[in-house]
Amino acid sequence: MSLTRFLLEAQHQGQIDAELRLCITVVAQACKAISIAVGKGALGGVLGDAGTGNIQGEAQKKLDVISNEILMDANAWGGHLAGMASEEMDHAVPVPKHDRDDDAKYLLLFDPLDGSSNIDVNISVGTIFSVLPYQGSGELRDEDFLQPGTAQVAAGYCTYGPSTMLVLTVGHGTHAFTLDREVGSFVLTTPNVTIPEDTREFAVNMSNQRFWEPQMQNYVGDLLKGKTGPREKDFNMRWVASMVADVHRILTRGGIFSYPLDEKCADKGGKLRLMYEANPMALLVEQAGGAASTGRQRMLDVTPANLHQRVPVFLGSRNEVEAAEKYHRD
Ligand code: P6P
Repeated sequence: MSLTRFLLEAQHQGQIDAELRLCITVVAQACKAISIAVGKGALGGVLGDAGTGNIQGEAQKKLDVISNEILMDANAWGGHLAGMASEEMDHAVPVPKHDRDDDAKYLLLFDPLDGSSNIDVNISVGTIFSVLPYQGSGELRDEDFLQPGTAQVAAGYCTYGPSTMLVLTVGHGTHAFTLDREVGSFVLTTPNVTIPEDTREFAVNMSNQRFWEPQMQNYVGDLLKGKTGPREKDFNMRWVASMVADVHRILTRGGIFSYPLDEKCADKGGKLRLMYEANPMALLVEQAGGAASTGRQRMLDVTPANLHQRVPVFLGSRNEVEAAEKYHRD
């Protein structure tokens, strides 16, 4: 089944409306273009730094800027969006009045190329997106986007790896599509993705260990004790340093991903961004039977304070996330 047919069936079943179907279709089309740009590598003259920085204080890669432009251009004229927000833009950008329906219903948020520091070393990167209802009126404001993750009507990512895959939820399960490059369309390859409830695999950047809170030190310390410790089983570790790649592995075979508070980022509230990284991933994971939290609160219940808010992240196999939360409660 193609993505086009999947979305039409979702509309016929009343899960989405025509405007949301158009929004997801356009985002998927943009991801195909990004996949082509990323796939060219050194041959495309698009590797390396752009020589600019974003609001996060991060150096932008050329492909960060290119991917952002592809998504902005693709979504600016369909009429279905009131505005867009991106990791790469300081503030939300309204869709011009002449390009949008008077009753434009949706807001699109994205991290156009997450993990982009991996591009120059040919490791998987991805696009993360989230769709919120637009309930504002008049001039678009950043505040129009400040809705909890439970308000999302769709979320997904596209991972540019050995194959290009789109993983999507519209609130009725999480579904994985693989890009058939010969035909140029996404094909449903794993309907109803399900994360195993338990795991023996954790994903964390261990080089931050000395900066973690004691609760995190204790949690990971017990993982490392394996069979000889209170968890009574051995664990393995993976860390790609590309959230899309780590989350895709966890959606596929289970695991727990964490980017906890550490002394380096505690003043900012964490490293990863709530609105266009943590929330869309949390919805995908919950819809696949997993769990996602800040360690102390369900991720989707967090009330955003600002567009680029950062949060600590724990997500993946439900029982393992709950085990990690227990260390942060006691
Ligand atoms: P670190 C990529 O920059 C990112 O935002 C996520 O994709 C990834 O999980 C994390 O940061 C990696 O962070 O500190 O290990 O480089």
